[in-house]
Amino acid sequence: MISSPICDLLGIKYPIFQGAMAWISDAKLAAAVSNAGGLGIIAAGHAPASVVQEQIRTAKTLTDKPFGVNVMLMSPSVTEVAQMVAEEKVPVITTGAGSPAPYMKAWHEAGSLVIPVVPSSGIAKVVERLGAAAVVAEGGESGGHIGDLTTMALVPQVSDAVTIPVLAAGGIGDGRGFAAALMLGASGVQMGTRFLVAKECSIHQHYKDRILAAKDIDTISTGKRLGHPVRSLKSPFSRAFFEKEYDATVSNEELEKLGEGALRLAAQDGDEDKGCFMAGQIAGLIAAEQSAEEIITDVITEAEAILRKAPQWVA
Ligand code: TUI
Repeated sequence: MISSPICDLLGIKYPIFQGAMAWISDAKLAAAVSNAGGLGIIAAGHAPASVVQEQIRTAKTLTDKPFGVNVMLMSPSVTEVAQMVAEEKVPVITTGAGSPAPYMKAWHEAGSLVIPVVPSSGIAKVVERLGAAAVVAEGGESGGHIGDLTTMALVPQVSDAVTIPVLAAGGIGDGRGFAAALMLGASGVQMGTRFLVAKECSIHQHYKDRILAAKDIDTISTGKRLGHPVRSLKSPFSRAFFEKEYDATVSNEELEKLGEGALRLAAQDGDEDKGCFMAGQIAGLIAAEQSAEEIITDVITEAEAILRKAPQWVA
């Protein structure tokens, strides 16, 4: 049996978080992951507070287990969403793409555990000082908005920098990645891409088919010029974006405009020409659509087998 400090802290069975994916991680997916013993997380993305609140209330009807909400700190509705999640007394709040400092006090007063996603050991230290219960150290292998460091380099350095538990994210899609994360000093993992093909994940079938067909080299990072690089599947959209990014005649405003709405068009419509299919580098590992419960069982079973065999490497 695999257990870790994260399981005791949050009251979950397995130290596996489902990564928050904007326009994708809804109440249905989050509740399925929480019911399977992991931590399901609703992604607020850029949605208005009312929409996120409805998802939280739906999740409360679908599971009696703890679940989380991810607050995207670059969202135009961040202030309202931050206040609403405090009012809803969500058990776990994760944050991405910025500093959660302005909201920590209200979230702590609401009794929530705050677990920021961080791209460096410096930011991990800052959020620990602010009272974070744990951190998710996310390497650049992940999908979506990415930092510079790889998971392999980031996780041990974050583990050394803080005393709170660390979850590893980015490039983790199976039991091998899970076992490796523990070796790097993590107490658990967060996986996004693997849950894209969960049966309870409601994205367009074309998005799932693209993930299932993907090879290791099929993702691309775009948007570095705008200061927030994003990893997604290679597609007519991402290739066009990449070319424009290196075209000095295209303004930053034009580039930003090109990206607007692209995530929704991928998730809801499976649109190859205008949609951004965010995905991590492990997309090539994923072989089949499975239920959230099957995914979690597979990852844990494979990790346990590896960890039991580990002593054979030492004479
Ligand atoms: O946030 C993510 N992944 C995301 S957010 C997103 S939505 C989006 N849409 C369009 C453009 C950009 C984003 C899609 N995927 N991952 C967690 C993450 N957080 N990665 C990097 C960071 C981060 C960056 C800076 C965390 C903290 C931070 O702090 C800087 C500061 O302000 O101190």
